[in-house]
Amino acid sequence: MRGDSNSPTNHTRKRRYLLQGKKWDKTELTWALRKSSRHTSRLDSGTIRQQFTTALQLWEKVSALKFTEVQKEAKNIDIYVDFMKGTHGDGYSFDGKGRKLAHAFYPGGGIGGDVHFDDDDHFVQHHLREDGKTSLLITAAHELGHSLGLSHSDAPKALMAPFYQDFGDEFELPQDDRYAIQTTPTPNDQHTTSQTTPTPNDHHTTSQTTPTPTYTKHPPS
Ligand SMILES: [Ca+2]
Ligand SMILES: [Zn+2]
Ligand SMILES: [Zn+2]
Repeated sequence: MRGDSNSPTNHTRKRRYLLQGKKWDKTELTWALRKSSRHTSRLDSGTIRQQFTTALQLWEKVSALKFTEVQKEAKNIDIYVDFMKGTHGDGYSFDGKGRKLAHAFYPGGGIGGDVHFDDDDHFVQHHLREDGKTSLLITAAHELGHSLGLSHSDAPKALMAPFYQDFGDEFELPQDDRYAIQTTPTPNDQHTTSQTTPTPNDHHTTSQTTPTPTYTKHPPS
């Protein structure tokens, strides 16, 4: 489908984001901060949760999705957020300070939807970002895009562009990302049957263990 040699320079193409294809089979999702940052001099749990709440609201505003924070001990949490270093059990290692910042998993059961941050990187509240420091809000909002089923966009100014970039103080979702989430198919509103239908992804499946491409701080040179 892509790579159509008859139209090598399609400058009129407007949809530049990519839909990954997986989606949640519901619109109400739960999340919890499970492993907070261990860096004593860095962000505390309350700040991390606040930045995540703000990031989730950006997506809520432009979609039918609703997010509820729950205790990390709750059952069947859709989106776990973890800060981890180096090799951390999913086969996709982090790399110490710099470069790799975070990755997330596309919608699904088990690890699906989860967001991992490299705890060797220096995340700060959005309004405190400056040279060498990374906005947790921007990184969280980007990773949550993956958790909701979006792939990277080739629009350079999109939040879902593959490389971290700075955005202004009053961050709102760029248009490309709004189109992306609004084009993501939402579940049919079959509320009468959904209560009796077992969730299909209660059990782990290997197809859901591949994370999204890692969000990185600088393009490869
Ligand atoms: Ca890193
Ligand atoms: Zn991971
Ligand atoms: Zn990404």
